[in-house]
Amino acid sequence: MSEKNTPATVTASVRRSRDVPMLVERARAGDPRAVARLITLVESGDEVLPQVAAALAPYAGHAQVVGLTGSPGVGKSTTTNELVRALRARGHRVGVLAIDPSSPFTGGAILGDRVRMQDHATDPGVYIRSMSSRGHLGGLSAATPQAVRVLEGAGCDVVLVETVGVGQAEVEVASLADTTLVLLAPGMGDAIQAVKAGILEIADVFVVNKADRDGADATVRDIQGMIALGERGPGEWRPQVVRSIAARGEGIDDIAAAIDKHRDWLERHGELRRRREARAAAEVEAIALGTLRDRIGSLRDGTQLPTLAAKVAEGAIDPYAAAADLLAQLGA
Ligand SMILES: Nc1nc2c(ncn2[C@@H]2O[C@H](COP(=O)(O)OP(=O)(O)OP(=O)(O)O)[C@@H](O)[C@H]2O)c(=O)[nH]1
Ligand SMILES: [Mg+2]
Repeated sequence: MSEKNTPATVTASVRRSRDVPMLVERARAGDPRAVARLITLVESGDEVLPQVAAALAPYAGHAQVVGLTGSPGVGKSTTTNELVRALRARGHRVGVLAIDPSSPFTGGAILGDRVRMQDHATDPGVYIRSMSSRGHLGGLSAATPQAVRVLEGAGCDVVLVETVGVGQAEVEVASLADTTLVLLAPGMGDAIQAVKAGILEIADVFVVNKADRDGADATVRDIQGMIALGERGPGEWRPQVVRSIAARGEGIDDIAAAIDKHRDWLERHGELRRRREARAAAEVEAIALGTLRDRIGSLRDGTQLPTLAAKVAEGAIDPYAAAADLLAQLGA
């Protein structure tokens, strides 16, 4: 750390720092650079990650996590921007994580997100951050909960997580939220696609955005028809369907009301706790598997795996016995 404590040198040192206690203290005090730096450490899988996780553990569960998913261009960022406005009006501190799954579908999404969320760029009660899963073992399912925890540590009451719903990984990320919104737009065949992608199961609230376009009524009907077909026990949540024109800020109050309603239901049925425990289980599993993978990788460089492989190849032992042997050597 620099001896001279001018604002510029402090900024520079925060941006490169691995001093976890200092970064967490500053993030707690609301320093956006410390928040950004901690998320970078989480995202890159830095070696101080376990330290970051330990320092942030006490703040787990403080924020309401709302996921927004849906096809590219359906209006997730525009809706997020408007929801941030509504939540700020209620006095909440808000964090936004825009997840870029690095698929060819989302080229330029990060820039687009910045543009569409820039209304809040100078608001100290809002943290907006894009994250990429590029080259991250265990990927977003490992990094996203930690990034949420950074934002919880920084005092966010609500964290909005935007992911493009194009594949299983994104469905998994969306299922990390307390409440998941699935956005659809008229005339995109989205309703059918939602069923195919397994998105129907994860949606707590369907938002038919771009309701200024033809076909909004038909899309709402399709979704309601599909919801009606689903089997539900008494007291189970029935997904809500709301329409919006995010580009004009219309329908945002209805979305916020649906989120509130779902939140009430979660709390009344003990489901909030159940979801969060399921989320923690997935997180621990992802970390454990990542660690195991690393250890097996290093075994490959040693003698154990080649020795076992030779035996399997010549038929001396079977591959299951060899795998059990390998795990035993790891103490797993
Ligand atoms: N007509 C209409 N256009 C909208 C509406 N909401 C958003 N848009 C426009 O749709 C385009 C895509 O909006 P985004 O909010 O970036 O969509 P996104 O889902 O975040 O897109 P990706 O992050 O790239 O997947 C933009 O040009 C918006 O202005 C709406 O309600 N009606
Ligand atoms: Mg977007």
